[in-house]
Amino acid sequence: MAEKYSEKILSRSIDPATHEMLARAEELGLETAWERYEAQLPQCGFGELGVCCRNCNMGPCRISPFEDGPKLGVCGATADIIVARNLIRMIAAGAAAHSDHGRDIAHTLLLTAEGKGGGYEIKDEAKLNALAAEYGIETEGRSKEEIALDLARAVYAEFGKQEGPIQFTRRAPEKRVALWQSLGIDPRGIDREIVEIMHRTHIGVDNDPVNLILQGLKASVSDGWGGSMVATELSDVLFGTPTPVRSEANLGVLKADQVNIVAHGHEPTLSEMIVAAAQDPDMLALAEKQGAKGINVVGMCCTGNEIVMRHGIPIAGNFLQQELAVITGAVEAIIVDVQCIMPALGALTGCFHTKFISTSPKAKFPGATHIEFHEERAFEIAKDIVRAAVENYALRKPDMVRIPDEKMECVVGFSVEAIVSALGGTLDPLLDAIKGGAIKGIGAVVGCNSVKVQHDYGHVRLLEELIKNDVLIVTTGCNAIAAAKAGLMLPEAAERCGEGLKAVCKALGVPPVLHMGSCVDISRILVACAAIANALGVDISDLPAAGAAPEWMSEKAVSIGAYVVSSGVFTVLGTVPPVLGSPVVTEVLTQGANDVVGAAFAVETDPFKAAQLMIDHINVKRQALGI
Ligand code: SF4
Ligand code: MSK
Repeated sequence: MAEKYSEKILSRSIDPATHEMLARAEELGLETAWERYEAQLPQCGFGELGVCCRNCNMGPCRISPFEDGPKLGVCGATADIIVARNLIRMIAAGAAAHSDHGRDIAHTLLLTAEGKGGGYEIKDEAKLNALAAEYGIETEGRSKEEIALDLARAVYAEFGKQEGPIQFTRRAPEKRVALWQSLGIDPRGIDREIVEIMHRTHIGVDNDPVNLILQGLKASVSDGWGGSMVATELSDVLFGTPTPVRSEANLGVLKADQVNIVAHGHEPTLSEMIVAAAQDPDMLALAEKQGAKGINVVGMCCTGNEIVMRHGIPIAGNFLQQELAVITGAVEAIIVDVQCIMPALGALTGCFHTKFISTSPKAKFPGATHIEFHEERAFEIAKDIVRAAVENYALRKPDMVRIPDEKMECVVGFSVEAIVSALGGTLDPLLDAIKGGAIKGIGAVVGCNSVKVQHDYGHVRLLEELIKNDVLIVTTGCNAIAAAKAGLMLPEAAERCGEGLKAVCKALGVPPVLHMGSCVDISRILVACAAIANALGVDISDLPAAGAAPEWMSEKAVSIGAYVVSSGVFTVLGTVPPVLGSPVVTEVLTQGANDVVGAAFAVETDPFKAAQLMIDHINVKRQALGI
């Protein structure tokens, strides 16, 4: 039978819903990220190698990989200096993005504690009290608002601290903290480390590639064990700590007879309120009046991860599916806040009835309607946004609607607390399974999509290969969404595992791929690693664990990779980072880091080979532990 889709379309993704919508885009003559990528080819070789510098206006300078080309920038900077500077500027941007997200959540907690949060409440008091204890805040005889106020202020102060330590970094095993201190990479304050990167990479400051990279690692630790962890922990306090919940994933979650609202971006402060406003009786009545059978909020990217794991709100797709959701013609509004939102959505939504609604003063887009979101009036504004979406239903053109059938059930919401509870209240069953060999090790697989590789192929094949080899997976971000779409987040996926992991999953009734949340929730993975390492009396770098980002693309992913390696976890990248122009930086990242932080990066674009690298690493660590 002839293939339904062209080779070109099939080569872009392994996801059938994506195939269908790419074909539809072609039919309508619409451009997506894939066409825009092709128009960029060949991409700049200097950029790919990381050897282009624009840090001052005597440049841009480029270091030639060819023998007869220039080897120095105008100021004398070498390829090693330029690559290291560019790399840590990526870390600074990524750490800034995650940490600003964390700061916004801290701000929301502060407003809520002061009674100025426009509809927010403190949902997880147990977590509030546990965090307060960590910060040495008195809880006895005090109201949750009083405790929250002190906690929010203490956490707020982490960003501007000059001398450190950042409290949550002390959750890392003692040996790890001591190592960071001895290397001078124990962060002082979140903002301080990011600012220092910008200072050091200014012309004529830090010109030692290793010294530059160490500062990059320091800032990344202030992200993973600082800003990101703040985002996760305070989100749990405000919105509830996730527990396992069933939901569905992929574009088939859009509904032909309902108002479809896509919540896209990252911060749950917005998406939580959109979910609440969409359940408001006034809004439901308005939807009915418009002829719709209800209001269907669905998620996209990480804000989707936040609401799927707390409310079971279905998730429409990962990063490369944002345009495809619009092309279904069934979306009344795509509501965005910050991060991973394509500016292309403005022109694209203009071809449909879809409203593109931006909400953050930090993120405006061409072609978007801006309805500014302020936490003090959160519910009220969320209702305005939902109302705009509902009123748009009447403008939907039924003949333009093409919703793919594909959707997959999933079980999500495995916070560390939920995992411990699934294990019966202690980590012991997991440790026993690891020691006994039923579970060979833990794979932390995370990260984005990229048009440079086939959409979801790296994610799904890597996961399949790892679980087949008895590696239990923890995942977040766009990898988590790929896993959900591929059916790997169902307890039934135990059948796709090796015998050992299959037995464990069946006994516990859990999937072999555990959804731990959004990008900032990689901090949950760090907490889990620290707990396991502490239980075994070792450092994180001794654990039979490995990380991977098969389709990463964002600067946030660079910061994530850096803090995961700084925490002691070997990490395989599935797309090539722009560092190969520097032999020194390449060597430090792939080899030298082992001697410094006890872990390093590998780059492997083939997911089967990447899985083998991770399994080999896990086996080496098992042997060293004598298990
Ligand atoms: Fe060129 Fe040096 Fe300026 Fe960079 S900092 S653009 S290498 S002169
Ligand atoms: S959304 S950072 S594409 S995982 Fe967090 Fe996905 Fe990467 Fe954005």
